[in-house]
Amino acid sequence: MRSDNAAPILLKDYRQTPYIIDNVELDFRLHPTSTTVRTKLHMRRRDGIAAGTPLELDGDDLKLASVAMDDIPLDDEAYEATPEKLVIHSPEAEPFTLTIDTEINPSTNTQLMGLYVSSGTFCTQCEAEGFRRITYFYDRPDVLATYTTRITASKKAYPVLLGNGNLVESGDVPSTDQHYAVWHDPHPKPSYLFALVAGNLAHIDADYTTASGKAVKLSIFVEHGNETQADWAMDSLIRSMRWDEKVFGREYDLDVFNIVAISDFNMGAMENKGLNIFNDKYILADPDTASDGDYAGIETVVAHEYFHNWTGNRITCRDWFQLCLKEGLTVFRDQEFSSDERSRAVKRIADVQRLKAAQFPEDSGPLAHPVRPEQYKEINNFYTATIYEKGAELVRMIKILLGESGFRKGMDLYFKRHDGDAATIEDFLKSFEDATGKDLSGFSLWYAQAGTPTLTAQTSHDPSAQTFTLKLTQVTPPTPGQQDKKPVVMPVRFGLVGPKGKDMAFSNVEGATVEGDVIILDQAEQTVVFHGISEKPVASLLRGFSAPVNLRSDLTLEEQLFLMRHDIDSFNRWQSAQTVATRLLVARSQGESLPQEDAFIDAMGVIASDQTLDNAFRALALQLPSEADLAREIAENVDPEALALAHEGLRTAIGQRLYGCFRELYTALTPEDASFSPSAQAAGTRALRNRLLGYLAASGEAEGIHLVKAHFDAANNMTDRLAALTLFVHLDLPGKNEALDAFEARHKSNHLAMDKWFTVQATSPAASTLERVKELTEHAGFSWTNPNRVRSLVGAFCAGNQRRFNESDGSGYDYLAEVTLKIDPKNPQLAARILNAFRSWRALEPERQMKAKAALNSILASEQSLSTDTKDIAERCLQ
Ligand code: B3K
Ligand code: ZN
Repeated sequence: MRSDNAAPILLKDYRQTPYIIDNVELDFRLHPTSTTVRTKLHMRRRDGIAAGTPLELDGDDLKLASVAMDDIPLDDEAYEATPEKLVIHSPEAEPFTLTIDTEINPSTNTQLMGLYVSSGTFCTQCEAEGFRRITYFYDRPDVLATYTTRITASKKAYPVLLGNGNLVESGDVPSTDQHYAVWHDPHPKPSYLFALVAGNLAHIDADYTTASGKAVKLSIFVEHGNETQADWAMDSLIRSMRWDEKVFGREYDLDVFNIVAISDFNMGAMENKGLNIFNDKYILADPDTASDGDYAGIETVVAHEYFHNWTGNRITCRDWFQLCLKEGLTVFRDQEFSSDERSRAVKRIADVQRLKAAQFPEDSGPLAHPVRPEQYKEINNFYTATIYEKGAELVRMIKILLGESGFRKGMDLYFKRHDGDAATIEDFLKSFEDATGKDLSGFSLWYAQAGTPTLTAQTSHDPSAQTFTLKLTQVTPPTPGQQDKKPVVMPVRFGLVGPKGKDMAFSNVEGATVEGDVIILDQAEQTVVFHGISEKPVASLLRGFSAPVNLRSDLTLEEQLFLMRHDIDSFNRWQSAQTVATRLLVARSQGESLPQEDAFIDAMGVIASDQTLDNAFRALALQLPSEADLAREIAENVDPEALALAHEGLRTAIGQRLYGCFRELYTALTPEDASFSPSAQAAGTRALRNRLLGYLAASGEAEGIHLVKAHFDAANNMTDRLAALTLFVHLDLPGKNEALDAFEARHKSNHLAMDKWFTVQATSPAASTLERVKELTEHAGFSWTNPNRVRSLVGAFCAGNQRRFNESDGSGYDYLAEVTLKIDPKNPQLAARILNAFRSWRALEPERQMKAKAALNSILASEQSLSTDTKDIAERCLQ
């Protein structure tokens, strides 16, 4: 957190530091309320910098105890120390060792940045600017140094002492109750990758041998009693390590790889070198308390943090503007890993759902920013869906443009050329250009232009000329601070689906470069003509979602229904179902019912019954677009209440029309034995069965409602139990309270399971939901200081309950303003993140807009002093 009203930091202002830090020695004496840190920085002046140039190090809320140059204490006039910086006016000797003593209080560190205590365990979070809360430093990603960390603490209270790198020494401190450990990390790294853990923890271990035969000890540390819940995370880690060797040729590089699960954590996990620290939500799992979504999330996050070892740690970012260099690329890598481990089509649909739900609204509202921003006031607010998810889409497009082998060559060159560097997006793109000879300059605009492009497609067939014409137009809308956009290079994967449902062959094409089944668009408007096409095809465009754009085509509902049944591209089969459903739902929300509804419902029945399709795919294809999806499509004058009612109506209609079919399928999918597997296949079957149950219950048939109770009672895993509980609560079924009580009684001692209990209630469409949320903040299992609890209750209400958060009286908005002000003084990152729920307020109908705006203004008008984090989001939302 920097001081209020600071000027923005600009990409164009980047300069190297005048001094270089080669290595760092840290000596921690841990105590919950008074920890001392001695930092020895071995430094030298950069070539070309004048002798005596001031040395200015970053701090945040620090207290300097002493400072010495080459072991000689500095006179008071030789330096200036404030909580925010340490300036040595004129360092004369060269090279030199600067010794800094600071004293910190980890137990009052509620921001969860720097060194803090979580459930009695000391842990750190340094990305992006947390290291400066431990000691004065050049706390920026381009200052790479080797680190040696000595940790001393009470042996009884903190038997486990962990640092980055390899353990080089440990033992007891004679005549005290203390012990110590010394860790050395030989790989130069920026300060944001520093980590330390000390606690009374249990661990599970595994031995891993890398492809080249190097032995690595893998350990996952958890609270005592949770050991068996870490097995899935360990299994995921081992599979990730193998996969990175096979697919990217990347091996692990230390003797140990440690993971620690922590219960108070601001985000998912952190890739500190050799010592990943995780939110326990992304480590702990067993069938009774974790859903299939949790198992998949653990696999992805464990892989993601592991993959950072190369994309992020060995090659890091020059500055925070380049954040997508490590995040977008690493998300791409974890998506590819999960696609290989599971079903590729299903994974792609899930990733696109997430992109559209999280990134598209960001990109079309006041918080829109380029994948590589050019300015920021608070870097913590830029760990966004745009940097992560859109960043991953850009890497995916590079792969489509260069092909499998071109992409691999480019990645190999990037690793070879930049290992040990703090790199830029230019370095990344240049590696691909040099490895393949292709020019990516037109493509690079994607990094600089915010906003989701709209791709418009008009199709026409001329039977006499035997031509099929595709007129494609692209427009990127204006976004805050960026008015005029240029056309980008966009790969459009496509097929021409013939009347019998088979792809037609084509060879003679004019108007655009076509490589295989990909049209490469590079202009604002292009007309692509296919010759020798005698029968009218249906164009299946943007297969696999080959570019992150909004596609608007002139396909009729009948043509979309045809693709829904026949497209060989599973992604587009799913997308067509979504497109049709969206049009039906939007019509319903405007009081109209389209004649194609029955045909759509029948097509859903066909997909549901198609045994050749993956169960997980069928479950996704039967899912209606969410209310938020519809709001995004409508984009203006949104009335969330009308959308919710339309949604309910169509769901009931589907349940009623397909009751018999769904009932039969539901029974056929009921497992005969009680064994549980977290595999993608077993999860897919549960997903389909739970989707069918949802429609049966929504039909209003008495039997459907009874089935929910039977399902809940018979559930031998969290996925099924939670699915039934959600139906009880969201459909307000008889027995709802008993089900909630039974769930609570079963899981009350497990915080992560109780988070689901909070979320189910916070996302209920009932009119009393906000009151219930307020009541639940008093529940013994809730805590305002634990980010997981706050997100699962308050966050779920604001971001996941479109209807009740956007209540027409503005009560949801006022509540969000109130909780933001409550959380902000303690945990600014959490407050700012929750406040993001306002990002689409301008798309609402005018009355709601007025109320949302008033709530945002009330935050800025508050007498309490705001963090940079919260102020930045509130101001940008209003700009
Ligand atoms: N790099 C961290 C995120 C740090 C967020 C700092 N506010 C986790 C990840 O992306 O892997
Ligand atoms: Zn990451």
